[in-house]
Amino acid sequence: MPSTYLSAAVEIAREAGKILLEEYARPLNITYKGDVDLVTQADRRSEELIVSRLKELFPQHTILAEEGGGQSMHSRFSWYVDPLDGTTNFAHGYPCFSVSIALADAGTLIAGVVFNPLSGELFAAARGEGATLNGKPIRVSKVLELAKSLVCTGFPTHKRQANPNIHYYWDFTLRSHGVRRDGSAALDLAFVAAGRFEGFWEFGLKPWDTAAGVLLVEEAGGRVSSLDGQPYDLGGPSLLATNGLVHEEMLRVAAEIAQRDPSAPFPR
Ligand code: 2AM
Ligand code: CA
Repeated sequence: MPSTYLSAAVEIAREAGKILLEEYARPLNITYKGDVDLVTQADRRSEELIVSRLKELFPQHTILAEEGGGQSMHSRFSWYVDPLDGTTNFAHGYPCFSVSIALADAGTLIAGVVFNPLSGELFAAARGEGATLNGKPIRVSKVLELAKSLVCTGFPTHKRQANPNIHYYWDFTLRSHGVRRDGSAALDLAFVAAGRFEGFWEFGLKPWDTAAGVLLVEEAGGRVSSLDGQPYDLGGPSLLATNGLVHEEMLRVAAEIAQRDPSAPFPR
């Protein structure tokens, strides 16, 4: 039952959120994964908590967690864990970060939760059972055109020069009501599900950044694909998630940008 798994994920996300708030209140102890890809004690403590709870409850399940604390098992079930989505925000004291936990059954997402511990907003979805915000059903927005849309995107913390997104950022800024880049892909997707953004796109995201958010958007009545209109595979090179109504228009704009500007190809 997806809802049984979802209840477990919700409880664990709330516990992890408490750890993040504790850590947010104290001076940082930062180390760097790559050039500017930082990881904090908060990422590690939150991941340890989530992974140990999941192992206790579901010892046979595979767990893919961002900081590498998961386990690989021969199981149809795989958990995707981002213990702190928005680490850069967290490290700068910018109040926009989340915990993201999702479960796939034989490759199909069946449960997902995104929790913002600072606002107390908890977004949850179970396959076939809809999406909720703090227990109340949510739906994507009804806006029909990009010109009237508020959309969102993001940039990776490292190898930004290899990322084509600045070209897309430019065009979508001129053609929409506005583009935000809030720094937590999981929350960005949850905001599409809640009808706050009409669309979200990004390149190079990892499965744990998007798994819960993708299910939220689908269960809230939205549409998810790659930026060239193909089905989105978790961890694929690009993602477009919308209210469904502006999807084709955003795909057309993306295709135009890629065609016009040779330095803005679709990464494959
Ligand atoms: P993080 O905070 O968990 O790293 C920014 O829009 C989004 O990109 C965030 O969800 C952030 O997740 C993610 N992100 C940051 N660096 C990344 C990288 N090197 N590869 C993939 N995703 C990244
Ligand atoms: Ca993270």
